[in-house]
Amino acid sequence: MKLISSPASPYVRKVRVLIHEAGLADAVQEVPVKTTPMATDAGVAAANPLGKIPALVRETGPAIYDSRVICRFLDAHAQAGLYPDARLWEVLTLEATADGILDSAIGIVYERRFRPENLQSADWMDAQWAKISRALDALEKMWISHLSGPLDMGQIAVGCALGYLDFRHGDRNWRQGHGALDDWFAAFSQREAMKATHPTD
Ligand SMILES: N[C@@H](CCC(=O)N[C@@H](CS)C(=O)NCC(=O)O)C(=O)O
Repeated sequence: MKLISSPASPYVRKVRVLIHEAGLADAVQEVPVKTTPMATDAGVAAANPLGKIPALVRETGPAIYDSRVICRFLDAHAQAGLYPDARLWEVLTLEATADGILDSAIGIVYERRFRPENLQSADWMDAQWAKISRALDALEKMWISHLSGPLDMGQIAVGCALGYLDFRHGDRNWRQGHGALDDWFAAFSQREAMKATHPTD
């Protein structure tokens, strides 16, 4: 299988961490690309009409896309148990929360990078950050016990989201008021899979 990827993408990182954790490195070859909303790579568009990465080109069947779909597929393929039945809805909600943090965090990056400066909206960016803040508050108040349990895809997604906040939004200081989450992330970042997938430009 081929994973259309980029070392900076946090959605791709979710898949790369899963690949490490599930022992799938020999089964999936990474194909790095450069793609943006304003200049979509042709190979990406061929695999995913939305022009987004990650996309997974399989040996049989159509390419599949969206990190949540790919992670679920590879987890089933490897029987890795990262979506355990007993807490499936919690894992999916946690993954959705992490992906929502990413959607807002990337929205801010795109606003700054692709909109002419005089059209950029500071209010809109602050509103995106407010979503992230609320999600961080929820993780801090409601999810530390789950995050500290056996490894699952919700934890991987949250780890990748917090890693992206450090990578692109270090100036916003997400750790303030989120001490338990900070401690959890420091420990989670020591996993080999997280160290091997640190984001780079
Ligand atoms: N919901 C998608 C989001 C993927 C996404 O937005 N990827 C970014 C890279 S980090 C991308 O491909 N952006 C290019 C674009 O939006 O055209 C997922 O989970 O895979």
